[in-house]
Amino acid sequence: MTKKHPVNEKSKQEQLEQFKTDDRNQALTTNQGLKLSEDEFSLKAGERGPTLMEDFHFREKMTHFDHERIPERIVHARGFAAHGEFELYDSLGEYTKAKFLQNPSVKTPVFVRFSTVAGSKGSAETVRDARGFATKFYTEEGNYDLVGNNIPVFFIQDAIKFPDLIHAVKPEPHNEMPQAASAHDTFWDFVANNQESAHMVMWSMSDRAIPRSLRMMEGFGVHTFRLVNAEGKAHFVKFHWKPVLGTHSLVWDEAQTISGKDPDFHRRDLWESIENGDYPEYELGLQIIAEEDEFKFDFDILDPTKLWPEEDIPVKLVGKMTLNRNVDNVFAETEQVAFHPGHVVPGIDFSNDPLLQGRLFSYTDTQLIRLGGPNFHELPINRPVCPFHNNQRDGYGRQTINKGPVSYHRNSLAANTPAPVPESEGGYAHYQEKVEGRKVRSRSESFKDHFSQATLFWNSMSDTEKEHIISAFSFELGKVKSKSVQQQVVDMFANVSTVLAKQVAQAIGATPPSGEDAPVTKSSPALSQEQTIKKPNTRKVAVIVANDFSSDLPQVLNSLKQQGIQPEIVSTTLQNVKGTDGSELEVQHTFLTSGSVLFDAVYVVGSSSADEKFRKEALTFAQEAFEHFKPIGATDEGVKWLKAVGLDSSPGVVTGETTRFTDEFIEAVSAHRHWNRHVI
Ligand code: HDE
Repeated sequence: MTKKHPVNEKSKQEQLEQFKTDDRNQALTTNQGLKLSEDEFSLKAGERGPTLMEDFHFREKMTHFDHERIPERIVHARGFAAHGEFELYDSLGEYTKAKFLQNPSVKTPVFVRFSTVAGSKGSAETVRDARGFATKFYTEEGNYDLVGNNIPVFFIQDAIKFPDLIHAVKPEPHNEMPQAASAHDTFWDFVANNQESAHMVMWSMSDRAIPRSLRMMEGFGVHTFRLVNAEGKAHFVKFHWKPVLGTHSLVWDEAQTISGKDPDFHRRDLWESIENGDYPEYELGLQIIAEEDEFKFDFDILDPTKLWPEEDIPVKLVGKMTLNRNVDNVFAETEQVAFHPGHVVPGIDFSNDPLLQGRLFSYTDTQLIRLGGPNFHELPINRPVCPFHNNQRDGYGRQTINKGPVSYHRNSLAANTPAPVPESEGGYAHYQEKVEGRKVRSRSESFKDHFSQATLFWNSMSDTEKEHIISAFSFELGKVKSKSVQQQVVDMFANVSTVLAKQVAQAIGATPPSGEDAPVTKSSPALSQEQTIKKPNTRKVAVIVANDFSSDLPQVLNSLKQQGIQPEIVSTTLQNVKGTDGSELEVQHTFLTSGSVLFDAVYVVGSSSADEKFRKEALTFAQEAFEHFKPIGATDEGVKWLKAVGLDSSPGVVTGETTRFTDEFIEAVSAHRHWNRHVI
């Protein structure tokens, strides 16, 4: 591309603008620009006669349609994305020469795609799985991709095992079941026979694997990378994204119900938040280790099954990313975006993590089949905002029109251009790490401790989080048919905690381990979601209202809105509901179209004119929300209804009997879940 684009926060948007088309109010044409007079009837020999071969319009339309689908991603097929911008807090010149990390006044455009890993493109979104968190920074030095997950470690230590892992977790090949789930024999057989997976399995059995929202999950670069400054000095680094709204999860029963009620739950939430102007924000965090400290830890910093405990190596928050624009077209942008951990800029380099090294091959390779050739970098969403020139030519779908006869280096006919640029002028030069060794296929001794950090994770969980992990294991292994695999997994996780293994064994009828856990010597509070930021902002409340609601209601709703809470009215039909004072409220959902699982809290208002059916529906909402530990509010008739079924006096249930109803309900919503509630 020869056109030079100004590099500012609008540059990517402006670039994309050139490719957009609005078909409204236009004449219908073929792809050759021929105006069409008819589009509903194929060309026939007589009204009841055969269709003619000559019908180029029919053939063009049908051929295009027949080729509309492209292969879905082999992993991370189900994804959703948004545009945004990244702003730096202070220069990171001390650590890196990357230009987009120097100047806090520069806004770098970004495109972020979130995904599940195992499910196919049409699968439900609230399944138990890791989430992809891939960010493309369109910098003035070229695209930088941070292709991470919402879990800081991975199942395997060497990329050569990735096909095995994915074969094991994907639906079993003989019957293509189950979709988007790890609760089946082959996955757990892989786990038991590849014990390096222990740490990540603990995370994927925890609440982290069922996020409440894509806006409320952390992101991790997982591998150790290098930052290199202008003097050539390098530091090891791990990348983090910290959501400004905190890290929050669903409960498993809720997640399963949502899969049926709204399989698009996460994308809808992201889309609507951006449309409403509640822009998702994440702070970029760095953990940094000096090169000379590489061997100072009780784990190998190159091992991707290990995290760096935040209490030992603090996360320095260096900037903020805001997602502020939805895509115009999911296929053109979200589907065609091509990430690659090897898309780096000067100042960012790799470590020898063998998982990362393998990824550096896989991502280009996969785009060749998925996007049909080597020119995927020319697709609008993938184009850098800076110019790019080289001697690559031709291939499927080539769009650039390279001028002149010269397409080779070295040459004299074009004065030996395009020419490499010295490092001092921005040319990328790999960090000159000294490497020596024998050619071997083996694993370093320092990668062989598979359980210490899995135990650290377990020891860092709250009691509620531990209960959830036990029931996740019990659910998943309860679906496994092989008794041998079940037992192998119980035996394996006895190395993490005998408390965990015993309870799971009990639930699935396996033989429990003997022995007790060693006393806890270390935990990492940062790993528990109990410690996370809790805010009322963007929490959705189902407000269950019938005709003849009391005149106080609009004021309560306003107070909730002032705190950033989103009350949505649920009733029997979509007719407006009327208050005793004649005021009206628009109904957004009916009992038929929604369910308590689609909300963060329930507020039962009711009214004396509501019938028995209404009361029952309202109580179904309240009961289910109660079992999911959600905040519940009740005023007016709603208080009587809750009292009648004994739901009124539990933690997180606030009734209109208190004079501070609104404040107390806001407090309950801000607490998110009330785990100290007694649920049978
Ligand atoms: Fe990926 N991964 N991966 N992965 N990965 C892909 O690339 C691969 C790994 C991650 O929204 C594929 O374009 C190998 C770790 C995300 O488009 C493929 C290994 C992490 C996405 C691929 C890993 C990730 C992918 C499939 C083991 C977290 C979705 C489609 C060495 C740090 C990006 C594609 C998007 C996608 C290969 C392991 C994150 C096949 C070989 C670890 C977020 O190239």
